[in-house]
Amino acid sequence: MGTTDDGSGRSRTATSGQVSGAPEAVGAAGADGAAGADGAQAVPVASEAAGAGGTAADGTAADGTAAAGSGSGAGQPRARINHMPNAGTPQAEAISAGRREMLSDARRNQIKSLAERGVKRPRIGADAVCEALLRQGVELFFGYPGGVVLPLYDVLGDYPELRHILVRHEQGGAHAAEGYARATGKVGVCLGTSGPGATNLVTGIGDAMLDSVPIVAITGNVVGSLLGKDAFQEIDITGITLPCTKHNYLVRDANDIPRVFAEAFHIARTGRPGPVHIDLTKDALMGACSAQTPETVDLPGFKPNFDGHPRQIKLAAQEIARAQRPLILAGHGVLIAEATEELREFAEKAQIPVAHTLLGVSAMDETNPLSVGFMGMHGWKHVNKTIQSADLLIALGMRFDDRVTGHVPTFAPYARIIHVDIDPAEIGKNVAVEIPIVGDVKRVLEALIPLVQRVEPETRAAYFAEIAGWREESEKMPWHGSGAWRDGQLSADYVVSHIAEATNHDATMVADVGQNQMWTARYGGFRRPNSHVSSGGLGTMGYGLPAAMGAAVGRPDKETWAIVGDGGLQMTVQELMTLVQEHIPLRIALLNNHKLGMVRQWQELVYAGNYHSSHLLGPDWLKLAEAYGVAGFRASTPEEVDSAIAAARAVDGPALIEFIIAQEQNVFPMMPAGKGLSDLLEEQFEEPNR
Ligand SMILES: Cc1ncc(C[n+]2csc(CCOP(=O)(O)OP(=O)(O)O)c2C)c(N)n1
Ligand SMILES: [Mg+2]
Repeated sequence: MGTTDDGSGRSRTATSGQVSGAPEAVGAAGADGAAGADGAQAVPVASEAAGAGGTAADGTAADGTAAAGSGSGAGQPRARINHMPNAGTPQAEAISAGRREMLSDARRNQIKSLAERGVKRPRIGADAVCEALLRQGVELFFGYPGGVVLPLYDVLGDYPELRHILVRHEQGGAHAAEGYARATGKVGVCLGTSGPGATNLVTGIGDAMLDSVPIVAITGNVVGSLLGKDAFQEIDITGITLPCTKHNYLVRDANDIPRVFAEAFHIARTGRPGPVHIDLTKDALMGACSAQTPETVDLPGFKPNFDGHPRQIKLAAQEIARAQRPLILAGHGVLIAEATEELREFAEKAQIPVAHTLLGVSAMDETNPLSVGFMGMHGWKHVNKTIQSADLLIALGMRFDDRVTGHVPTFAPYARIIHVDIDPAEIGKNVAVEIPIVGDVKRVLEALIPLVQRVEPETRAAYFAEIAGWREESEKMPWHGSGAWRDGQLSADYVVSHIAEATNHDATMVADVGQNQMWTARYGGFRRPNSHVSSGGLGTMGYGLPAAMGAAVGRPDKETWAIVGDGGLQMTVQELMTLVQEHIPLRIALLNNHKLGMVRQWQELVYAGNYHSSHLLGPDWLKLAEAYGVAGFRASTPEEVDSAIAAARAVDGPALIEFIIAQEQNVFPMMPAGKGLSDLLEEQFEEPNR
């Protein structure tokens, strides 16, 4: 790996960064060969990067931290570098201090003992769970009771400062924990009983794994002596969650609970966030507990690297100085690292346009002239064209998902790549990169910004003009923005953009999966960090409503909208009742095309119009909303959209608007599976094959 071939046939040479030789689609600025002269200088840079990148493939740190010994030494043995990244530096000190803080801050003293609560009974494992949650700063969690977790529910009343939200299905609880975590940056918590309660959580756990969302999922299990005996509601849930969690625990002894919870929260939120699952046997919950939370978490095998290697950062700055057509690809890591300000500063200083992934939506204010928009399968054509003609991609906290790259050998054929990611396993996984930097995006940008040269906007005027031209072209769809698709039917983009406008682009929009999700990402006009939430990696239909519920509970100061399809809403609609019971003022925009729209779109475009099972019946949504006690509204023409939005916003409590949208509107452009970013399908202005 490194400079020549990523194994998939995608060739990278030291001079591949030059733009000359770009296809016609690249346009004038790309074809002028401007960067060609510098190509030769790139040789030494490339070979150094190869050393660092190469070791990543060997399974050691990819940023050069440990690479020096094996990558560049050409047979020279070197002393092994301390495996503790950045040991002895002020940053490492700060991390340790943060860890201590987490476990022993003022909260510790605020947590009342049972005696202080006036409760006269021995402290049991279930108390240790409640104390641990409070100690970790948990204010609420989403749960559903059952036999083996009843010991916990039995003591919950003694901890009134812990809010329990009774969901209607454990999957809803897991997604709500995700939505809460995404909107707040805190760890979300969900709980289910053994057996079906536990397996119902798995989709949410897997979703959190793929999207790097910090949640702690708690399950009960049968008493230890019955484990493995196929007891009632027994299932090997830790076996099931092993491949879709960052870490999991089976706890059989009450005295392990304080340590396990301290570790679990630490693992969930530290480094690349993710789900941690704790399975507690019923006797662990009921057993007497004398153990207290440990002073520190000691996990020798878990030491994420936060600071990028200075040499790699310097090389990155040199690459940036040479680039003529650089492009930043901003991913979820920018939001997780709270690096949105640094991203803006970096982009503005070096005058580099910023494209974002699906999970990177809202990493940059879309009104910033440097923000070019959403990339990938349903991204904007001008963004994908910019990727395909770039001579340098600076990938920040994103993982080159196949929905972004398409057919890898054709992805960004002229670009050298700088890849910043906190997870070394992501580097070189999907595409070969020239400059790998393992670290927290914020820390890396803080180090990189002083090293990059300030570029005046005029220097890149031709480049930006070209992108702007492409943008204009891609916004030319006749229905775009008008609200009226064919025959005046209401178009989904109009609904999404009007919700965004009505809420002054400050609401959190939580999408479900399908066309509704792509329309939200494309037309939501996001300005505030973390104002967009969506299931990216797993693409979980049914995510929207419960995740939005979690986001709304976590950020009561922000208006929250769920943007969902009629298929997805039917998967988790029962959470409407939770909204009512908990008086959560969520607004739900149902984009009702009476279809599994995204499936129908594929059937139209890829399966010659063979529409099997993509038409689905739904209930009378207004009656359903009424039955749940949710205020319901309906809009079916562009003229009715704004008043319906205003009416829903005026409701004190949850509200649902059914937008009857065109049944056959597709999300364009679209990169067909197996194709590349240069092979986008666009709207064919013909009646689809019925
Ligand atoms: C749990 C689950 N099952 C199936 C799919 C496959 N799938 C992706 S989009 C889609 C259609 C979604 O229909 P709807 O919710 O109405 O949204 P629309 O595309 O119409 O906006 C389906 C079935 C999925 N992503 N998740
Ligand atoms: Mg639909």
